[in-house]
Amino acid sequence: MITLYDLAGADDRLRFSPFCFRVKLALLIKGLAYRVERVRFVDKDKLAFSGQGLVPVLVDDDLVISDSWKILQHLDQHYPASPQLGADRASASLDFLRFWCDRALHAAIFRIAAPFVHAQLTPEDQTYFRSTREARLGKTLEAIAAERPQHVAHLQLMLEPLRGLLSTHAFIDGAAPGLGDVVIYSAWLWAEAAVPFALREPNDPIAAWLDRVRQQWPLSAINV
Ligand SMILES: N[C@@H](CCC(=O)N[C@@H](CS)C(=O)NCC(=O)O)C(=O)O
Repeated sequence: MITLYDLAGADDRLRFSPFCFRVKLALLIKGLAYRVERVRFVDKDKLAFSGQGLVPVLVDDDLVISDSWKILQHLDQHYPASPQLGADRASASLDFLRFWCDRALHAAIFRIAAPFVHAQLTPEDQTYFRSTREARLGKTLEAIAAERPQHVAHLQLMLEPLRGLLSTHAFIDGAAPGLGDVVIYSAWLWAEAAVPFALREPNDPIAAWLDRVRQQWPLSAINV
């Protein structure tokens, strides 16, 4: 039995963690059944058994694994008969993509999404989110919201290499979707869940790629 601890908004159905999306996509690709345990930001006691306070946490029988990449590696090692994700393969370009996503793309999306995420949390989570995120940003959520046009412009510039890639390849991994697509699609699902306007541009190769990945991995199959 696999259990995934996933972050939820005030509405239980609202899921917005990019790292949890990454794991849910991996479970979908591998065809593994699982149940979800919803947690909110302040539910640290629910995660205490994992020895840390972040989601995703995956419980696979008696094994407890946190950190999305370690979870993906575990799934490949533990379920070798199902499609391999390749999180274990030594690929410098995949590592670059993952670190670019986690350290740059997420930060750019966060500056746009944070005020919208805040608005969709329980009152207890709002207090926690405001204090931790304002400390991280060095400014208030209202100040970051007022700067939105410049953060959207910054994100659009950051996405240019992705547009170049997707003008010449159907998927981030090339002819077929792979782990690179999982990494970026997870970030995009977070943005779409939180931000009430489209981040893609007119005639954007990213939009055509999104159509293709959505056919492969529909949201209805990801948010169980
Ligand atoms: N490196 C970790 C990052 C996990 C992470 O940052 N999770 C966020 C949600 S997207 C979290 O649990 N935040 C809780 C908090 O800030 O208290 C991974 O890849 O799983």
